[in-house]
Amino acid sequence: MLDKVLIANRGEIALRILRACKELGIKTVAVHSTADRELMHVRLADEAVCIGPASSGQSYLNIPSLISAAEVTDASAIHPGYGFLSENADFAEQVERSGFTFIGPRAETIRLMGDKVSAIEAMKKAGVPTVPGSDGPLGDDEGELLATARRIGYPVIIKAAAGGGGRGMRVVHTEGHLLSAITVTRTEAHSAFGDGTVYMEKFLEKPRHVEVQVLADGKGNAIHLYDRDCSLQRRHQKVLEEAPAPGLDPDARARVLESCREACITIGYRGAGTFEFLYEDGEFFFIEMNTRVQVEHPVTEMVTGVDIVREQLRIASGLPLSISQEQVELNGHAFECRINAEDARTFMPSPGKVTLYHPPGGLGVRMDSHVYTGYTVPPHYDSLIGKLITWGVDRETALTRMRNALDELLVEGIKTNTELHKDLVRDGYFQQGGVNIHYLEKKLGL
Ligand code: MV4
Repeated sequence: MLDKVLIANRGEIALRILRACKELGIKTVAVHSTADRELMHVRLADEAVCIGPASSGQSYLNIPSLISAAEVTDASAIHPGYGFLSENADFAEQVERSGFTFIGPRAETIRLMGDKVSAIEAMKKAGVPTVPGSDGPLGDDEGELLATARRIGYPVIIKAAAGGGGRGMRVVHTEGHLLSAITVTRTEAHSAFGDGTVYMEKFLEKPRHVEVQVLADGKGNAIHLYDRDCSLQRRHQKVLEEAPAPGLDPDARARVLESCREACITIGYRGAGTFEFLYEDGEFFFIEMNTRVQVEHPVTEMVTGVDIVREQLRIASGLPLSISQEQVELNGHAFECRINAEDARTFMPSPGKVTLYHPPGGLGVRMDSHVYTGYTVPPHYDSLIGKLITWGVDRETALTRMRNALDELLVEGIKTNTELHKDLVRDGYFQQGGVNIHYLEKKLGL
């Protein structure tokens, strides 16, 4: 087992990683910016190193600072969490070149998945169902571009190969708008990502966002941990997630789960990963793969009993997966509400001092948060202050528990989006299950 892990992140995920390390008897190093001295995991870690000023560019994204911190503390591995450097292939490479273990996939896998064109190509080859599209980057020949769009059928979507997560996309409804849309998307992609490569897909109008959690040991063994539905989002920020995804076509689902597991083996995947799909009319279409632990991983933990961060640490230690596919049992249902320090109606960030914090409790209730009474939410980072997760034997039980847990949650001194969640868990369409990716923004009148 790894001896000492440096946690290259902050907030609730840093605390989540710290807890997993402590369970496994691994020593921990917290790194923090000058604005984050009061973080709970900094207090709980065996050692703490200040890596720079508040601005994340100079601290949590500062590769030399992080590697120096690993060197001075003699850490054996670095866990990147999510966001920040978690999907930065150069970081993974430099970590390994400096003699540390990167807790995640190989740098080349991160690079492969970071380029959406190569990710789709790899997944298609491995048998994962993809969106009908250009099957590669778009060229310059106008006649060919028009022919590609005609073959796919309008509407189409132009996406930046270096984009992802909703950045660098443009929908085209008619032929007359195609060429200019491609030009604009290319130009934007070039200035935003330094890479003007774009590709084309059929635009799906009312899909759900369904994703598949996987774990692989990098030695030819892989398992899936079923699916999550993350369709409730606003401006590409997920708001409320659940596992399993409700009401999927059973045959299509069984096929896609197995295809993800097999694809992990085909590409030699290592660590935790997520296959993102659009699901429409009973069919799955792969769009992207995330090579990190995700914010919403707890809903999968609640319905499978598998500790995903513990598995990441075991895999990075060179140990086999602690369960086989046959041993993975789906049990009950779970929801996660992302609690943000923001106005519930305007979504404006609301940093400041938390004067009272009272997390909900009881059977089937889990609060993953670094907040405590007296903690000041700094203005420099994203506004997630906690994740409220509930589990129940069925969807209705888990949802009832979420309603009650939200009523119990007290966060005073700052604004939070708790009222939005209270509204959502009482929404008739949401209660039925299976709303599409546009539902929340429509409901909010955006
Ligand atoms: C799409 C799509 C419809 N058709 N691709 C947005 C984020 C990025 N991961 C991919 N996205 C989309 N790709 C095709 N071919 C619609 C979206 C999309 C979306 C996807 C998932 C969750 C929320 C979304 C919100 C708007 C658009």
